[in-house]
Amino acid sequence: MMNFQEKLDELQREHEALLARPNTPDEAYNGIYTRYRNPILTAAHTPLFWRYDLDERTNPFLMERIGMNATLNSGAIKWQGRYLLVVRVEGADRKSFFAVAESPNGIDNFRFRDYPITMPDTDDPATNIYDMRLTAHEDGWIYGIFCAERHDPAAPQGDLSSATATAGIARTKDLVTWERLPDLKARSQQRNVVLHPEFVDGKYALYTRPQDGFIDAGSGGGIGWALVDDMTRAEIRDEKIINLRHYHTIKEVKNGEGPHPIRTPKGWLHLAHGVRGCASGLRYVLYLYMTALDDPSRVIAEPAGYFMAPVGGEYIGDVMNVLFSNGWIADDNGRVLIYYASSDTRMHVAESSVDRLVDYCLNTPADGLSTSASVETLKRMIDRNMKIMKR
Ligand code: BGC
Ligand code: BMA
Repeated sequence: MMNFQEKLDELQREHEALLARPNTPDEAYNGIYTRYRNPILTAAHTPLFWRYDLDERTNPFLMERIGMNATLNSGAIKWQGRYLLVVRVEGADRKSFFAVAESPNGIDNFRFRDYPITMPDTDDPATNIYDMRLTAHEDGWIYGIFCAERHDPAAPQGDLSSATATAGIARTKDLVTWERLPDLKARSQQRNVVLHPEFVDGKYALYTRPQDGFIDAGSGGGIGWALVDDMTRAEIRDEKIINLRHYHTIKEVKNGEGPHPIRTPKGWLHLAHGVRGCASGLRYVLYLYMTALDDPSRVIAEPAGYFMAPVGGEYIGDVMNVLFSNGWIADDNGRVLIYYASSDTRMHVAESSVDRLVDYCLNTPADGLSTSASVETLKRMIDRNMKIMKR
């Protein structure tokens, strides 16, 4: 048997090897993006000193005292030349919290800072907070908007599952100290709220996702858009739906904005998630769309179907059949790193470029919303290719 110190040394060696492991691009080709092979963050990446009491007197068995369950849905930002994620870390106790992990290159060597983020509460403390979207706004602040979840005060006695989802808002100048602002005031529940990086008509612009209940989007319609005068007392008065859900599509049941859109010469590039139901539950996939530069609420292109869906081991985890993204980073040279979580369990990265993603949006056929329309679209492609192949 190894003694306490020997076992600890071994744990530290294994942990360091995991963190330092180089990531390599996957060979699968589609011309649109490249996945990297290794997850960039898992529960095992969290520091050993979060999980183990390192004092032999109080922890003679060198036990994990505080279990970490998952690292998922992370906000992303390039900050002082480094790639920084605000990770949703979920403990074994099912509470999610935010923690910053940084990498020098955006694809491997992600390391958590020593302490998680201390997010101040509002007067009505939430039970759980998760899924932060980061926006470096032109007003000079970095905003984090996230879901604040509370037990539904109107739930019948004994119902310990009904909950309410509200958009929590905080801002920072240094990604260390956060100022909590009042939660977003809205008529409906809100889970996927994202701040647009620029003022629109002198106002702050929010992508919203009105929903009837905690899980059901119901009459919510899709991704919404609302202008707000002041982020220190943000309230949605008028909300219009800009990206609709449709019957028999990948976003039939729900959809929601991912990270804030990227400005490109041809329009705003958006990453979102779409949800449909199936016998095994809900299936979450990622899709892209574009809106006009002069009006970020006007859709100008939307390819049919999903952009990314789970593959291989990504299917497996706490909540199966889920890809979710609330973070991406566009480098100055046009490279885009897409940070996504699989099955509410671990974080991954895929790489593309602004040019490729814009080409994908503008030239992938749109959804004709029926089998006949899809077959006609397919035949047009085959016709054109037949001519080329006969040349
Ligand atoms: C979970 C989220 C999930 C939501 C709706 C919350 O309790 O923490 O991950 O998106 O429920 O299912
Ligand atoms: C929710 C999202 C995510 C999660 C997904 C799948 O609605 O907001 O937190 O990844 O469901 O469980």
